[in-house]
Formats: sequence, C-alpha cells, structure tokens
Amino acid sequence: MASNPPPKLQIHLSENDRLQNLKEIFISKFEETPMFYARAPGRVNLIGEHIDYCGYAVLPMAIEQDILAAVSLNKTQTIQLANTKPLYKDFTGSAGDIQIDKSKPLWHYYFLCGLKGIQEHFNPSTPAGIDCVVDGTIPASSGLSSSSALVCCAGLVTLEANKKNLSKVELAEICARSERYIGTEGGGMDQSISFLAEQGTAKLIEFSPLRATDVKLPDGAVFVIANCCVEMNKAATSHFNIRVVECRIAAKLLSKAKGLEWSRPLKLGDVQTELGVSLEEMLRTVDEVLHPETYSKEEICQCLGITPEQLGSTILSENTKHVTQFKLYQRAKHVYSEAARVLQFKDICDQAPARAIQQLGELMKQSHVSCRDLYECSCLELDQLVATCLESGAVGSRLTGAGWGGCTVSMVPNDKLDSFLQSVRDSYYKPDARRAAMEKQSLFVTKPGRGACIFLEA
Ligand code: ADP
Ligand code: NG1
Repeated sequence: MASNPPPKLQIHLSENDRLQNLKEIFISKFEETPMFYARAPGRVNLIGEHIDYCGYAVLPMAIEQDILAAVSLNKTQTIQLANTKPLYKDFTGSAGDIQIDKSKPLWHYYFLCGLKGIQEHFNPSTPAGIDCVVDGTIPASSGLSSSSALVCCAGLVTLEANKKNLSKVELAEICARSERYIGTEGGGMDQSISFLAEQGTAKLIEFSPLRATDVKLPDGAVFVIANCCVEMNKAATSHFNIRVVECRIAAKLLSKAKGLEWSRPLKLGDVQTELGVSLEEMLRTVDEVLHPETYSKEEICQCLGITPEQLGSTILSENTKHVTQFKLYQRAKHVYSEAARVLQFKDICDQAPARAIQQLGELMKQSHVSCRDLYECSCLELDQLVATCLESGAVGSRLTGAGWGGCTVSMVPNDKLDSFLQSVRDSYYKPDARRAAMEKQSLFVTKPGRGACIFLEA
C-alpha cells in the first residue's frame, strides 16, 4: 500500500459544498476552471512527542481537518498563490527561482517548501507554472500540523502539475526534508501520516526506513481534541530547535562516554542502536553519564574537546546560536521513556486486554507529565486544560504536537462523552470570552481519517 502513489479520486462537485465553493473562488480569481484539487490532512499525535527527530517511532492518526488546493497550470512558469482566508496574502513568483526566507515564516513559504522539494527531486528543465487557491480547516500553530499539511499539499500539487509519479513514502520523505527550508528541524511524523494515513486506523510510524503499521484503537472510547487557545508558531520562535539541539548534544555526550564514534551526526536513537541495549538500559546510561544541572557551552565544549566555534558551526542551528544553557539529562530522559511508552501503547492496542482503555490512558498521562516536567514543552494553559479534561472524565489526556500552546488529546469512554464535553465547555471555554468565541472549532471528537489524495471532477 505504502509504495502506491496517493489515490486520484473522481468526485461530483455538486455533492461537496467545500470543493464547489473553492471552485467558484478559483474561477473568480483566475478566470478559468481548476484542472484538479489536492488535499492533505492534519494529524493528532496520540503518543510519542518530540521523539521522531531522535529516530523513534510515533503513533499519530490523520484528522478530518485538512489543506485543500484548487489548481490549474499556466504557460508562463509563474507560481500564483491565493488563499480563501484574507489573513494569507496573494503571492506571485517564478517557478524557476524559488526563494524561502527563514527569518519570516510567511504562509506561502510553506507552500514553496513542498514545491521546492519536488522540483529538486525531478529537476525539470521547464518547471510547471501553477495557479492555486488554498483553503485550510486545520487550526494554525496548534499542534495539529497545519504547516506540514500545507507543505504536503503543495508537494502533491507540484507532482501532479509536473505530471510525475512518486509513492506515498517517497512523497513523505521529500516533504519532511523540504519543510526544513522554513528553518525548523522537524522529524517527519507529520508528513508521513499526512500521506500514509488510512481511514479507521491510527498508525505506528517508524523511521529509517520509513514505514507505517496499523494500530487498531480500542472500541469503547473516543479521542477528543481540545485547543487551549494559545498559538505557537514553531518557525517564528527557537523553542523547537533548542530541543532538537539539546537532544543532538546529549547523543554526542552519551556516545563519547560509551566509547562510540561521536563526531558524526547522531540521534539519541542511534546511540541505543549502536550500543544494542534496551530503552530501560538507556535510561540507566543517562543517569550514569549526564547530570541534571544545566550545561553551559563551555562545559559541552570541554566534554567533547571542541571549540565554541566548532559547537556553533557543526552542532547548533541558525536560531540556537544564542543559547547559553542546555538541559541534556532531562531531554534524554524524556526521549527514551517516551519511546518506550509508544511501544507499550501499540502492544496494548494489539493485545486488547480487559483494562486496555485504562492502561492507554495511564500512558497518555505519563507522557504529558514527561513533556511538562522533563521536556518543558507545555504551558500553563495546556496544563490547566489537561487537568480539566481528566477531571471531566477522560481516562488519559496530554498535549499533542510540538506544544508550548495548541491542543490536547484526551481518551474518553463512550458513555462519558456527553458529560465530558459539557464539563470541559463549562470549565475551560465558557468563563473566558476569547476561548468561548473559539469553542466550536476548538473542542471536537476525532476519528482516524484518510491520507492525502488528488480529486478530479467527474
Ligand atoms: P502547526 O503546529 O499547525 O504546524 P506552525 O506554527 O508550524 O503550526 O505553522 C503554522 C503556519 O502554517 C501558519 O502561520 C501559516 O503560515 C501556515 N498555515 C496554516 N494553515 C494555513 C492555511 N489555511 N493557509 C495558509 N497557510 C496556513
Ligand atoms: P507540530 O505539532 O506540527 O508543530 C512538530 C514537528 C514534528 C514533531 C512534533 C513533536 C515539524 C514540521 N513537526 O509538530 O516532527 O517533532 O513537533 O512531536 O517540525
């Protein structure tokens, strides 16, 4: 399945109000009919946070909310982008000269990331000119991967516009790499699930090589997403890349202490693989090698026997060069324990014991505590919302996605769903006018949705 290209589905537009509406906007903008439509979904990560870029498996599912694009080709090799939301301004540029400015994450740069990734893969002598209107329903900067859905949609648009073929796995890998043009050093979970998702099942996503395995979620409970209503744009801040860098440094220190070759690019997952030990053993190694106090740049340089200039040029990224203190012990502890929780979550889903729902809920709770205390990627509002969800009847609740704002995901027994929703509304949304105004699109039940596809008008 995964080696197949994304499906091309014939669709009657009269049966789909959103596509019909997008078609009309496209016609009023470009005075012609779209040739095709592309769709890429957002995702909710059920467990496995901030470990994809360390090489560890994660467990997301696609959501119904997506990025949808109406597309036609032009003969002038121009990229013309418009958006149904006035917040996102029109863009025009040359298909032969793609520029992405890392210092300013404007929306069209995300589109250009996907486009550039596909162009670089095929290196066409005359890249297709593309006219495109984008319509998105994923709350932005909220941990549901609106940015990656946009990058994946743009990648798919560019593939189809240039009449090329790639498998879902190849597309996911290209889009994961090319989203990094925006400046964030993400791991690939979001692009992988956007292409590899299948309706009705969550997926265990593993890397190197990229593969997705079905995870059947237990009957008897549903997953509810709740947005804490604090936005956090990854590319506009350095929070995300600081964590990536802390993990990178921790991997080097652990490798060096264990006598491994540490000077090449290394992930925390590589250290475990090379040592050939269990995750539990890695947690003991962290206790043995790293200290909980923060590390200064000087201490890191001393441990590795490198100069501050070498640290800056080979380990730190552009927007982390200013950082002076690094927490390595806490970050490594989170990564290895979270990686173990993902595997336990999958095992429980596979074996479906009598108390599966309670056991999964417990793992979700532990994951949130680890994100909050060890990885420090939560915020007061997320913690408050997780507590509210648990008090309202969820068996498990945690932040989802990058964090520092955005959404929680909670596991709620079917028979408690109505009272849960009412209680979260009353406690978290209604008392605050801004939250109350956002409640409708902020609190919803979600089911595993399907992956990216092309629509053609029947
Ligand atoms: P997320 O966690 O949702 O991926 P990011 O902060 O990484 O959040 O990316 C959000 C950015 O993605 C927005 O600031 C915007 O530039 C882009 N984006 C999201 N949704 C849309 C949309 N519907 N149309 C255009 N751009 C969008
Ligand atoms: P979101 O939630 O989309 O910002 C980010 C990374 C993921 C992963 C999660 C944390 C990107 C594009 N996405 O997701 O790879 O590391 O944070 O688990 O950087």
